[in-house]
Amino acid sequence: MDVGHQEDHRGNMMDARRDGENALPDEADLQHLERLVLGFMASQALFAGCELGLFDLLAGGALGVGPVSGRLGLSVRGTQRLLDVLVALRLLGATPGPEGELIYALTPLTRACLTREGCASQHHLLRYLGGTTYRLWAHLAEAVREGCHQYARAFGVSNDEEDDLFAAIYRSDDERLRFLSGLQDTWRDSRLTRKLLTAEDMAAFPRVCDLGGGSGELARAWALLYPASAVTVLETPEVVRDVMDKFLPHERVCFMPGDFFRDPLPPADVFILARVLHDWDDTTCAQLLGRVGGACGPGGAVVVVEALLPEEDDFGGDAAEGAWPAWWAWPAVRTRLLSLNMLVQTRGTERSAAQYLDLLAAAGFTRARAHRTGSAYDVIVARK
Ligand code: SAM
Ligand code: ASE
Repeated sequence: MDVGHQEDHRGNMMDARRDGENALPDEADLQHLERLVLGFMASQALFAGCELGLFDLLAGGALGVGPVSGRLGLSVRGTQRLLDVLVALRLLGATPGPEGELIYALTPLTRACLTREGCASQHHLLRYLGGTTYRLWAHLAEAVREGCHQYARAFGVSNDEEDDLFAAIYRSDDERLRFLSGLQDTWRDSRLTRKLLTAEDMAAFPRVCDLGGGSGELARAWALLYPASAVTVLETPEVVRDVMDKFLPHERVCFMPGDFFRDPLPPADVFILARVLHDWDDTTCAQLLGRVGGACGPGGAVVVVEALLPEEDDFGGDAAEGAWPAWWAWPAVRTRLLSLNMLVQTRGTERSAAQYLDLLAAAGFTRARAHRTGSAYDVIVARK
C-alpha cells in the first residue's frame, strides 16, 4: 500500500511525487536555490578581482597566470582559481597562448565597468560594497531582529557615532573617501543621468541646489545638460573639504558647506535630493522636505532620485513562473535588496512612488510625477 514511499538511509520517509507538502524538488528548483546560495561567492570573486588590481592589470593587455600572479605579487594557485572562476562567470575571456597555456583577457563589460579607468567604471562602488557593505551584511540577521544598522557590531563605532548616522557611515577620513568615490560611480553613465535629469524639462529652473550631493557628479551632469543653470551642492564641511582636495568638481558647480537639517538652505528654484531620502525614516524625511518647501518659492520644485520599490503586492509575476536568470533582473528583487541594504547601513528604506508622493504632498509639493526609467534609478519631479 505504501507504493511510492521508500526509506532513505537515515530512515526518513521520502516521497518524491505524491506528497505535495513535502515533495523532493526537481533539478531546476534545486539549481535556483543553489545559485542563490553560492551567489555570495561569485560576488566575492568579483570584489577580489577589483581589490587585487586584476582587472586594471589586464586593461594593459591579455596575460597568462604566471605574469598575472608575478606582477600582482599573488600566489599562482590562488590566481589560477580566481582567473578560472571569472572566466566561467563570463567576466574574462580565455584563449590558448603559443605554449598552450591560457591567456586571460577583459571582456568589453569588464573593461568598461570594473577597471578604474573604464568609461562606466564601478570599481570604487564595488570596493565599497565588497568592504563596508559586505561586512555589515554579515550581521543581517541581527539587523532584522533589531530593526537597525549594524555599524557598532561590524566596525565597533561608539554609541555617539551610532546616534549620528553619518558619523557611523564616515567612521574615518579614508572611509568617507571610499563612500564618496563609490557613490560617485553611479553617475558616470551619461545615458542614465540624461534619462533622470531630462525626464521633465528643467530649463525653467535656473538656480539649482543639490542637497547632500556628495562629490558633485550628478550636479556636474545637470550643469552640462542645462548650460544656463547655476548649480550649488550643499554638503557637510568634511565632504566639501574632500571634494576640494581629492576630486575635480566641474567649474560650474559650487560647493557650500552646511547641515541641511539645521542651516539655512541657499535660495534655489529647484532642489535635488538624490539617494538622500532613502537614508532616513519618514519623520526625518518630512522634516527635511518641510525645510525644502519653505526654501523654494511658489513655483519651486524638488527632484527626487531614488530606486523606486514596486508597489507592495508586485513581486514581478508568479514566483513559480521564472527560474534563474530571467527573474533576477526584475526590479522587484533588486530594489527590495537595496531596501534591505538601507536597513543594514542606514536609518532609512527604499520606498515606492506612492510613498514618496505622500511625503512630498505633505510638504506642499502636490503636483508630482514619478518617472520609472527602467534603469538603476528613477526620478520624481514635484512642484508646489
Ligand atoms: N546625492 C549623492 C548621490 O546620489 O550620489 C550622495 C548621496 S549619499 C547617500 C547622502 C549624502 O548626504 C552624503 O554625501 C552625506 O554627506 C550627505 N549628508 C548627510 N547628512 C547631511 C547633512 N546633515 N547636511 C548635508 N549633507 C548631508
Ligand atoms: C546610501 C547609499 C548606499 C547609503 C549606503 C549605501 C549605497 C551603498 N551603500 O545612501 C549605494 C547603492 N547601493 C548599491 C548596492 O548599489
